[in-house]
Amino acid sequence: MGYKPDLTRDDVTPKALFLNRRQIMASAAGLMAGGLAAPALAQNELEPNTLEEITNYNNYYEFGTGKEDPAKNAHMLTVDPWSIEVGGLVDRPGTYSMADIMDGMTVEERIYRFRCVEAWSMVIPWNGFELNQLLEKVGVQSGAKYVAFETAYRPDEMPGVRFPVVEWPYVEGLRLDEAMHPLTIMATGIYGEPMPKQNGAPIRLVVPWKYGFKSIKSIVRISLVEDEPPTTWNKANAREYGFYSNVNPNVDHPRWSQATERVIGAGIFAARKETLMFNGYEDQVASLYAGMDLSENY
Ligand SMILES: Nc1nc2c(c(=O)[nH]1)N[C@H]1C(S)=C(S)[C@@H](COP(=O)(O)O)O[C@H]1N2
Ligand SMILES: [Mo]
Repeated sequence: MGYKPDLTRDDVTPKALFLNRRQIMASAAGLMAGGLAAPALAQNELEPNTLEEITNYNNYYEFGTGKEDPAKNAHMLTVDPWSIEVGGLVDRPGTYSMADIMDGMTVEERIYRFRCVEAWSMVIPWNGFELNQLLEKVGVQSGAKYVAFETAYRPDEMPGVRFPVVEWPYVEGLRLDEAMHPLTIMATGIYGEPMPKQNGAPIRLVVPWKYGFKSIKSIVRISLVEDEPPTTWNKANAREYGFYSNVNPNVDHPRWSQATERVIGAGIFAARKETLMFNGYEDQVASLYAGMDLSENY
């Protein structure tokens, strides 16, 4: 399947069908109360935020530090053409166009909880493919232990990079087993529409069991490396932001509690939601951290 820039109709669930399926899931959930377990359906029981909410409350500091700045400014970003430079310990390094990247990829809808380290959350219906598919395409060599990612740095298109709020370009990283995990996706759309620019067009990482800042936007470089790569928020403040940054209600941020979260769109009088271990993905990811002290490796 070739990449279509207007990735809307054929490759992903149309919105009407999606909404219809949500109703089906709601009735399936009713049946499940009778004792039938259906863990495969669990993610579909989540009630996604509206596209309006998802695209108007953002963190994308290259376009300003206010939550509404990305929606105002990200239109300046040129996303077509786009390519990713893949290098380091790979068999097939090089410049991959979006068409090269999308060639052969299985694009799916993934409805994930999304938890920012600032203690707010949403539920987002992403469209994307598992990062392990891309890693397989480029051929990971045996010495590789981590994956490093880099966001575009375009002073002409990104008004926020004039300010040294963090070091530019924005960089992130994952351990190789985290990157290979089937929950880790490269997202190219939301609600069946191409990725909105404020959400990291045309392609961004989504790691649903980690704090939102690990999910780096508008990626232009991916490198397979031997050593733990530097990451933007860890460089800015290592005491407050670790490399792992797994969602953990039991390990507070030095300046606030991580036990609960404010649900975006729930209204100002709504109760805060209890934050779940690994953001609700504990069954699927806890084994990655077996034997590790999670308060030390925060
Ligand atoms: N390049 C880049 N990626 C980024 C950020 C950023 O400022 N720049 N912010 C991060 C943070 S803190 C969060 S919470 C999420 C927000 O993603 P969203 O706006 O799509 O909800 O993007 C992450 N990825
Ligand atoms: Mo965040």
